[in-house]
Amino acid sequence: MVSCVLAMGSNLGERAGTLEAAVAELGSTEGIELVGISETAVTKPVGGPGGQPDFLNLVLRIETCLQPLDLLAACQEIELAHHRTREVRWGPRTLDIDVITYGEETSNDPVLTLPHPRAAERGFVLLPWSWMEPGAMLGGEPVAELAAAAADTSGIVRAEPEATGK
Ligand code: PH2
Ligand code: MG
Ligand code: MG
Repeated sequence: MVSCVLAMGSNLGERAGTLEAAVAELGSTEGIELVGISETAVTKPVGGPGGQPDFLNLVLRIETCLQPLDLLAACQEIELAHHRTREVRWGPRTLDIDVITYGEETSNDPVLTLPHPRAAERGFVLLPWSWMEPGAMLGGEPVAELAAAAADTSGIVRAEPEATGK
């Protein structure tokens, strides 16, 4: 089994319900075991067209026996089941599931770059990750320190439990 970090985001539709369903679907996927889940963050959209709704973001720790591209395919299948479309890069989306790390693997494959090429500067990934695992490291740097340095971190708040269904 390989230990991995996944990040989820939603800023369209029933955001909290979508994330909750997607977490359950990942956890019941053959070859994926859910090990940890962060609190949910309310985050301002980073990049993409202006005027988008805020995101809900969370981070998961999983263990998997799937190969990296099979894990990516499993994530994309769950995205599609939640009507994810890809018309606009970084446009609003019902569900995004990104593979942030796959064990200690590094890869420049454009289909699945590992670790995720922008994770180290994205507060909306780093901050909930640091809530879940205060001692986590990414690329040799403490995730909590990367989170503190990320430009979007100051606008992030923990979601109210009633807003996340947890
Ligand atoms: N995802 C993006 C681009 N921008 N901003 C926030 N706040 N949360 C996201 O999940 C997000 C984003 C591309 O996947
Ligand atoms: Mg993404
Ligand atoms: Mg994605």
